[in-house]
Amino acid sequence: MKNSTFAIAVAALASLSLSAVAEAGAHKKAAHKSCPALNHIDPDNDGAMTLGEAKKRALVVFAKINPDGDRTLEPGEVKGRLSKAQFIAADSLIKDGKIGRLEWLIAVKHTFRAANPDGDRTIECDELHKGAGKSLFRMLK
Ligand SMILES: [Ca+2]
Ligand SMILES: [Ca+2]
Ligand SMILES: [Ca+2]
Repeated sequence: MKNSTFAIAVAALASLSLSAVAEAGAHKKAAHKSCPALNHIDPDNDGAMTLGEAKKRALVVFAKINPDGDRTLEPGEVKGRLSKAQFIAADSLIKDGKIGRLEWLIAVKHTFRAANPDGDRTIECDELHKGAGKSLFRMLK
């Protein structure tokens, strides 16, 4: 009895803090300007892309650029998206000259971090157009 009361209290606390976080995120997002290039790859079109959104988009792109439907991206399939050096770096878990889905997601995550020098939770329009942001855009466009 004592245990279940405790569990309920913990669950209530957890959901409270989760909704507080979501609310803070919503307020923050509203401040960003819309951005055509970003809107194309940002599912909720709010001018700021979270890592979760980038990953979601990465999976869509993975399916789109993998017309042979196998489990991997071969060099020809990522043409114009990854440089040769980026391809080699992205072929990280199983170095087999192909990029698996998880390797693709890891590469997107690393590029996202590199493209987000201000260390907040999102890529904004200006970040998408400079440095690693350009690489991220090529990967997700
Ligand atoms: Ca393939
Ligand atoms: Ca691989
Ligand atoms: Ca940012």
